[in-house]
Amino acid sequence: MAIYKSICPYDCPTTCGLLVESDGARILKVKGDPADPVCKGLICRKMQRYEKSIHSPDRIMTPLKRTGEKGDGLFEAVSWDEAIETITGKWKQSLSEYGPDSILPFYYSGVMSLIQRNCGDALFNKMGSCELVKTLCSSAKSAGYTSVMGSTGCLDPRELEDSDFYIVWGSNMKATRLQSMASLVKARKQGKRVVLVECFAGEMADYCDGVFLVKPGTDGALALAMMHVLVSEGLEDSEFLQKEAIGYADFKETLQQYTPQWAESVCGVKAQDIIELAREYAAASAPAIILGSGNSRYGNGGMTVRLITILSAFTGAWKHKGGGFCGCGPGGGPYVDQSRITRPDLRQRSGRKININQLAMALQGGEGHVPVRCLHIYGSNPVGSVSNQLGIQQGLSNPELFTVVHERFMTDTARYADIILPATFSVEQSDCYSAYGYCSFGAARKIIPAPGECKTNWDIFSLLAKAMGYDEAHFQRSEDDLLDELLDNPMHGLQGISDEQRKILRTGGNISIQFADHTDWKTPSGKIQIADERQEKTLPEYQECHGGSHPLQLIAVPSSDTLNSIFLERDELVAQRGPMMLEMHPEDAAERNISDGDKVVAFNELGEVVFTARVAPLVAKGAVAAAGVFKSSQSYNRNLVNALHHERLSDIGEATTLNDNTVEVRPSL
Ligand SMILES: Nc1nc2c(c(=O)[nH]1)N[C@H]1C(S)=C(S)[C@@H](COP(=O)(O)OP(=O)(O)OC[C@H]3O[C@@H](n4cnc5c(=O)[nH]c(N)nc54)[C@H](O)[C@@H]3O)O[C@H]1N2
Ligand SMILES: Nc1nc2c(c(=O)[nH]1)N[C@H]1C(S)=C(S)[C@@H](COP(=O)(O)OP(=O)(O)OC[C@H]3O[C@@H](n4cnc5c(=O)[nH]c(N)nc54)[C@H](O)[C@@H]3O)O[C@H]1N2
Ligand code: SF4
Ligand SMILES: [Mo]
Repeated sequence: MAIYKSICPYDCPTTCGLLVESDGARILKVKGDPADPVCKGLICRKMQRYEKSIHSPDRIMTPLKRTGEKGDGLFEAVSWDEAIETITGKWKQSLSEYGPDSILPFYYSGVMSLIQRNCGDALFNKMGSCELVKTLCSSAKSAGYTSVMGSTGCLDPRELEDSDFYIVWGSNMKATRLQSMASLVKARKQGKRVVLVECFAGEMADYCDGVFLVKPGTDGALALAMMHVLVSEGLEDSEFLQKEAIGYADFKETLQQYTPQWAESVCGVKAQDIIELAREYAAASAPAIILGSGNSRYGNGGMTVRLITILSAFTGAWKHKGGGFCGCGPGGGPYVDQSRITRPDLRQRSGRKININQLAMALQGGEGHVPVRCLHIYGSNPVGSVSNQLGIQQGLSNPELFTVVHERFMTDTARYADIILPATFSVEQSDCYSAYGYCSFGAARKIIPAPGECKTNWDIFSLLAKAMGYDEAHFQRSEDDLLDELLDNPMHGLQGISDEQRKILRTGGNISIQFADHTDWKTPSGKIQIADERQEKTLPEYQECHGGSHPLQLIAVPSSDTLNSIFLERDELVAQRGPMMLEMHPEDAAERNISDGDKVVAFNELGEVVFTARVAPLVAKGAVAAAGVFKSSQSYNRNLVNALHHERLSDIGEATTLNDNTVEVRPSL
């Protein structure tokens, strides 16, 4: 029996450090690593029983070939030789008949460690296939923040202990930022105040001193009206803004129109509450705005984030320890050279760009494009997580499409595969980890052998490359060998680490990297860019989201018990989460004769989804919220919430707008 250091591979701002007990064949116990510089031993409930996922009886253990209709989920075991030969045979045929744009690789956030997530790129670059635009999560948020702040590092959540007032703006931190919750709880004990701006405050309200419920997609109005109040009461830091920002004078002029009364009519927050919030914000010297990604997943998402980022600088908070903005890149990276994994140098032609949020459209074909004939999915479950579920299922059902899925479980997407390849868990692979929400970096080696015939993404792509006749040395090496190369050639973010830290990276674990200098403006102008000439709208302004013709705005929010499609194999977590719920405001429910616990149908022009209604006052009037990604077998009519999501993109960042859809809701018969 021994204890090994490992790192959680899932899509959280933290890459929590783990202590893993193993007999060399199985994982017996998992707990948080008290020596980890970020999680300090605290990990979520989901990962405390990680071994249950790793040794789940439902794991796919061999390559599988489809025997039933697409979508039925009927398969038989085949050898690796047969699977690889079938796949590469189809690829070669497709390449010669239609060319490389007929092949679409598709991956997202199933595994976030750098090698296993990105290693398919080298093969598909060599092939010259379509290129996936990977904007399923928070690209509008990054684009909005970057417009104002460039690559200036925002607060690492560990710096929040120095803040003196907190606005949690559209984040269910209890579910998605567990490690930062401790700072909030401690701050309140010290008498500091925490307020929440949300559309659905069900889980966070108890941790906050005030809750402002906004209509979905209207936070820009609230931010503008707060800045209107700051300017009209002389509470902005004009000296700081004149010196450090560009566009301040012109922007200030435009604020006149954005009165609190106007904002009340747009976002639903009372004018008087907006005035008081602005005053309280200005009275703090180091207020922190902690921004989630939910309010960027709209047609106006990038603009909303530009406005909130500007607000975070309006009182000069960034000058003070703990003041400013938390929730985008805290800076520091890149730590390793990812091109050593993705090998852009192997690409000889630029492939067709396909946006991940428009998979259904891409599978439908379209004028002037070679049809997608081969789809290769790994680390993603688009049937559950990407907009337009019914369109995607229709596309995947096309008998002319050849689909491969690397998976650990029989997901709704894997059911449509022609070939399934059995994938591994993090403890069965070696890799490095770059936390997206913290200044930290880590590495961890394989602890147990992969069970059955499972293989890592790296090993699968090596086999496929060899069978394609690609003889580059890159495809012959092992993942440990590549990991060594990455660690031997650190990027600037890792330079200057101590020998002790270097040793940790060799043997396993996370290290902390120095926090950013928050007033070293890393923008093209060298200043905070209130005005950004690269944008269609140089000066930010209020813009409406896409919306739609139905009266209720549907938002899809994270669930505490699962993480997107991850952990659906864990019966205890799925039971704890309960059925597919739709949260509704009591007035919206009453208008429709809906009571708590009723079966209801949410519908729009794309489809119908049956939910159980939860009627609660902590959802904004006019909004309905559905938490968590489910399996279609858990849905009354097999449809999931993304059956109601359009494939429209955000204003900047080409991102998902999964919160920007309207529906009507009726009682189910
Ligand atoms: N337990 C758990 N942890 C997770 C995940 C999970 O599914 N479960 N997902 C992981 C992933 S992939 C990510 S990207 C991260 C972060 O995931 P994020 O999506 O950034 O999650 P949150 O930060 O909680 O932000 C979602 C919140 O935004 C709110 N919201 C939606 N629209 C609006 C709006 O217009 N205005 C305002 N003010 N609020 C709005 C929702 O009500 C919700 O509470 O979490 C990661 N961690
Ligand atoms: N309704 C709804 N839709 C959402 C969201 C939501 O909260 N609600 N969240 C959105 C967000 S923020 C995101 S980031 C996306 C996430 O969307 P996706 O990236 O599609 O993530 P998941 O749905 O978690 O699916 C990941 C799959 O990867 C598999 N996997 C895990 N590790 C490995 C591995 O090492 N190798 C291979 N081959 N496979 C592996 C898992 O078993 C799982 O089935 O979903 C978005 N869509
Ligand atoms: S799922 Fe998130 S909170 Fe849980 S252990 Fe992993 S990184 Fe930490
Ligand atoms: Mo995400």
